[in-house]
Amino acid sequence: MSSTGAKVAVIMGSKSDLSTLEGCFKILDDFGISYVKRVMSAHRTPAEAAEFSASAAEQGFKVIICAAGMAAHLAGAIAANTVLPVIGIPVSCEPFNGFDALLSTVQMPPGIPVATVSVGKAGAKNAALLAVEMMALADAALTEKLLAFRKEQSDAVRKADSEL
Ligand code: RP5
Repeated sequence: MSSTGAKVAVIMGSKSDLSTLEGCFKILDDFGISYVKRVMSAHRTPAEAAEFSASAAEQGFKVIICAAGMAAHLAGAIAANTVLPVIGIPVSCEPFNGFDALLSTVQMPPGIPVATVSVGKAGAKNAALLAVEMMALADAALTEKLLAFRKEQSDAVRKADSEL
């Protein structure tokens, strides 16, 4: 177990990424997943990032979510030191609006995967859902919650359709 018992670590490259991650935290809360939030930077605090990822499995984490903007190397740097699944969220920043972070996060060299989700807030939600799906592989109750979530989502679309 991690010192907090958390299963997911959500790491952001800067506190300025926090607002992008609100949807990620909400989904993890809704599914009852324990997580920690950390600020660590591949460039500004590289030693802390390496130390954290090297000990993350030992601490009991199952999945690591990383959000970063600009030349976003955080997810890759974290993935370099662990075989836990790492999910990367490219954060949108000026002047390239996340295209820079998308390429930096998704274009990992073969051998060190990062599961890259959409840029920005949509990606933050999908990162949380993907983390839940990974943990649901060994948790039938979590699978049931995911199926209920999908049904609710489909029902909301059908309701919107019927109301037009
Ligand atoms: C990245 O640079 C961070 O993840 C953030 O998205 C971006 C800008 O950082 P700040 O200048 O706002 O700290 O490393």
